Amino acid sequence: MVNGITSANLGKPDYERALHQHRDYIRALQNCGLEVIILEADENYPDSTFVEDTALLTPYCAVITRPGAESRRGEITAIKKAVAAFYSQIETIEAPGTVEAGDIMQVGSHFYIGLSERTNAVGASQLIALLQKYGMTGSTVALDEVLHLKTGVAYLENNNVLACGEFITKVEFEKFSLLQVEEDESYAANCIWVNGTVIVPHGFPKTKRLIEDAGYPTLAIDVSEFRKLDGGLSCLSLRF
Ligand code: CIR
Repeated sequence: MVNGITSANLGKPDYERALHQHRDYIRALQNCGLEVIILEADENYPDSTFVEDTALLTPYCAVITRPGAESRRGEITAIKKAVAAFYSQIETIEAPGTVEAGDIMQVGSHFYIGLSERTNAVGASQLIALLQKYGMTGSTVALDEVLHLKTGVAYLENNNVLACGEFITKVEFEKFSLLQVEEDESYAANCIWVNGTVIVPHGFPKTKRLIEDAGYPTLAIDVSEFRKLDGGLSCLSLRF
C-alpha cells in the first residue's frame, strides 16, 4: 500500500503503523455492532485497501464499478468474488463508463454520484439506470476541488450532512441540515455513521465537537497513514 496513488504531500505511509491503524479501524466497526469480513491483501494493487471504490452495495443489488484510475481496474476481480458470497444480483459498470464508489453518497434509496476525475458521465448514467431497475434513484453532482464526492461530504442520517468547501453551497444539499467543517479540518469531512455512532478521524477536534453537538456519539480513529494516500475512513470498508 505504500506505493498507492497520492496527491497529498505528506510522505510515504509507514506500513507497520498502517497495519496497526487498520486493526483499530476494524475494531471500531465491530464496537459499533458490525460483523467485519476481512479480505486477503491483494499485493498486486497498492490501492486495494480502499475497497469502497470498487463496489456499490445496495439493499437489492451489488454494482461492481470500473475505477477511473487505470492502475486500480484489476482490483475488481477479488472484490467481485467476495461480494458474490452475499449478493445474487450483481451488476457491472462497462467501458467507456468509469465509476469509483467513493463518489457515491447514499441517502435512503437515493444515491448522489459525484462527477470527478474518476467517475465520468457515462458511468454515472449507467449507474442511475441500474439503480432505477431496482426501484432506487440517482443524480449527479459536479465536483471541482476534491478527489471523490465523499472526500468532502458525508451523510450522517436524520437529514444531517457533514460538508466542507465546495459542498457547503451546492444546491443539491440545500434541503439538508448542514454541519459545516472548517477548511483547516477539511480531511474530517470524511466520517462514517455506523449504527448511530459517527466514526471520525483522530486529530480534528472542532469537527468532532460539531458532530457531538448535533447529538451523535463519536469514536475517533487515527488513519494518518491512509490520509497520505488521499484515503479516509469511508474508503477502507464496504458497509452493507
Ligand atoms: C486513490 O487515489 O485511488 C487512492 N490512493 C485513494 C482512494 C480513496 N478512496 C476514497 O476516497 N473512496
